[in-house]
Amino acid sequence: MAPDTHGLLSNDTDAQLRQLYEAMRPQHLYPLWEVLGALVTPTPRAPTVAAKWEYATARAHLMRAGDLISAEKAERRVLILENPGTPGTAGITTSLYAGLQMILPGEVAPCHRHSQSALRFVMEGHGAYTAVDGEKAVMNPFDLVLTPNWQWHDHGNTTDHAMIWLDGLDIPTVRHFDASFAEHLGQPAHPETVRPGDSSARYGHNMRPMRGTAADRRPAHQPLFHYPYPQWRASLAALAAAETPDPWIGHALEFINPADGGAIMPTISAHVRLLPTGFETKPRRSTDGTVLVVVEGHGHARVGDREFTLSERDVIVVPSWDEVTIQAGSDLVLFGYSDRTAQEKLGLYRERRA
Ligand code: GTQ
Repeated sequence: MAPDTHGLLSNDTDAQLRQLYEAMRPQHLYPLWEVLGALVTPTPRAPTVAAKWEYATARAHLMRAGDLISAEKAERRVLILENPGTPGTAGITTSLYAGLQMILPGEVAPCHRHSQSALRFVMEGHGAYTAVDGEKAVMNPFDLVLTPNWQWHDHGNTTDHAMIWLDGLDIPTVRHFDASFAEHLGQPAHPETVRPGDSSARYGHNMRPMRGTAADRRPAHQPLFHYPYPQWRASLAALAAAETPDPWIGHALEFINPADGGAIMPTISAHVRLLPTGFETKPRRSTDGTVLVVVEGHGHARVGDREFTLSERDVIVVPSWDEVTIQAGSDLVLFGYSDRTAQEKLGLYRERRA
């Protein structure tokens, strides 16, 4: 028996609490006071970790997959870039997914649609297409192509070479809300509805067909789905020529949905940046875990306590609230996507510039 009554009492209370926990467990009842600090944290504690995928390594495995399975059989021939901190989730961040998709000459990745929104960022190859509701976007390196949620899409390759792109989807977000629906069209490709590039002509030049006319044919909330590399690269070059870079970000442009001037899709924001040779960003954190692709140049990134060299087509992931600095060894051009727009809508987004 313990000599100290106070200790005895509290030991006794502890034992009774443990008994209470055991008695409650079959009814699926748990004491908040044991876990409150872990649930409501003072700052984000992402389970994801900073990581890098070298393009050449991933590409070699993707090529091997190309020997072993067709796009038709696979439905989508994709290697998932899964965050090492969250095995089994297929997420690269807590809310987003990334994959490298390949389509070989003559193949079609069959037409389907789903609740998940997707972006494609082209890594290599010229001239294969993604068709959205029967309209082809002919893809070239570093083009951004969207397949907004519930729009039919198939991918095809009528060229003589492999085409590889990065898929960015909101798969974990849709899973979080238990809101996933998907359908197959039942034929490999959607019948062609208009000529390739039609949407860009109608909606991609700060104009739109007059409302109420038949020419206004795309869904009003999501009219544009192709953002070609030559256009965004020229805009970024003009910005870089005109002024000094933002100390925390570099020169940066966000892709927008012309329907509302907001992010490209309801759950995913995307941007490009240019860091001039020798430039180093000041440390910054943000709540939107971000996937970055090196488009051009080389450099170095520090993400939390991890260091990465950056070469063309490498992919890195920055978890929520990890401090980031990026150094440009040459003019360094990056493409990035995150859930920033979703967090802004929910009133959650924060950043800190040190
Ligand atoms: O191309 O539709 O990487 O549905 C994952 C799911 C690509 C696609 C992915 C998909 C797609």
